[in-house]
Amino acid sequence: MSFFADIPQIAYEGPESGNEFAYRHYNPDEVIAGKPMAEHLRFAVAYWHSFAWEGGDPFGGRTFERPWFGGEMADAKVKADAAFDLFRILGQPFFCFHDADVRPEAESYAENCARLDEITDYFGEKMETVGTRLLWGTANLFSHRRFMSGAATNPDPEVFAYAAATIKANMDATHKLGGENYVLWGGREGYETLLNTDLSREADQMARMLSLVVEYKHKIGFKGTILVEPKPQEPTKHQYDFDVATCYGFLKRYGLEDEVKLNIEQGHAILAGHSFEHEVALAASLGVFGSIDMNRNDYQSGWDTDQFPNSVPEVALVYYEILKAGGFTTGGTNFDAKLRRQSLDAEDLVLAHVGAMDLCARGFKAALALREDGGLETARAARYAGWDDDLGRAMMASDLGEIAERVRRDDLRPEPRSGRQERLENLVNRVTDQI
Ligand code: XUL
Ligand code: CO
Repeated sequence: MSFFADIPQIAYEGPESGNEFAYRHYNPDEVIAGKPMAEHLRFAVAYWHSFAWEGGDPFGGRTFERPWFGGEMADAKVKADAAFDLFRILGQPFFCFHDADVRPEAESYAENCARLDEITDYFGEKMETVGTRLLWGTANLFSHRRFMSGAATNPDPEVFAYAAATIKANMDATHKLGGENYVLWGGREGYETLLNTDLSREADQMARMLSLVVEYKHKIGFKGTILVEPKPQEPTKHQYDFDVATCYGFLKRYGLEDEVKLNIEQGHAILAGHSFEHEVALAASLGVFGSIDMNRNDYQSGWDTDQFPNSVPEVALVYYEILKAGGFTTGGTNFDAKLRRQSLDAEDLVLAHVGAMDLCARGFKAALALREDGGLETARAARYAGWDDDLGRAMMASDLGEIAERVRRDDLRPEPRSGRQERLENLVNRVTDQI
């Protein structure tokens, strides 16, 4: 009997529907702005939170009871059966996984590879039957104690070697399954104390690892995108991939900015003191926007609580920036989100995703409406219009002396003009309220 027993496949029933087990806004096949909604949003389920996480917190262990919580390969297959059942129920979103989520940890590297091969072959068959695709694969280089002082940035080259070999195995698995991206989140790439840390060596090591990944991608003909996921803290006190700006500086320093893009997570943006839309807009302006992890933090706790999104205005502004950047290419909307530890039931897991997908669809439609309205862009263009005129062009081409001469000659006396923030906020609310 399936873990999800009699939970029906979720269908679109429209905004009037009062059925919990239905989409009210997400209509995957509906064509809007030139393509089906499913292809705009490219939702993905995160294997680690939805199937591997046991409901623990710093004060207590497992709260969930799942039939696959054993340490054998047979359990991994029961877990896969449940996972693909969820994908079917939700209408075949993409999925994402780390090696450690999908197979039990073995004693040796060779055995870990054999297990990863076996389970990903099993995935391959199921992906065909269910019609689910892989958004990205990744290696867990942060949970095992061998990685406590970092993976690429470890002071011990043996750990670097083990991490590199593990990445290779995961890139092979991702490639085999037709994955559309490969992600590197620098879980332990950072430090606890500067007293024992050599910053410049660690930066070189991290860049070396990333270069190896890029080189290998081309060698095996992986057509997907290599993505780095910024995060400022947790688990280490200071994470090297702090935020978009920091990651871009790193990529640029090592000449990797044309090869690597970013997977931006809402909760991580907030931890770094930014808004999600800021991080997305900045990445887009630097040419490194790749994909998103759509999971919010709790605004009081100040930690990475990985909650399912539940605010339409928040997601609308993010999709607005994504649409402005041309939409997703290989990227998508991954729910790197977990249930609260009291949400024990199979229904909770299904409905968390249903709610999040619906909410994102609504936010996406709001973003489209804002694009169609065009008011924000008109206002922005008007605000900078002077830069397209003679004076603006001259500022880009003159030296300081010439500029000073011009100011004197024309007796320039600049008058401040309103930034119109409240009017723009009203515009956003007016347009998005109608969705
Ligand atoms: C951790 C996090 C990771 C990455 C993949 O905060 O977001 O789950 O998304 O390793
Ligand atoms: Co993430």
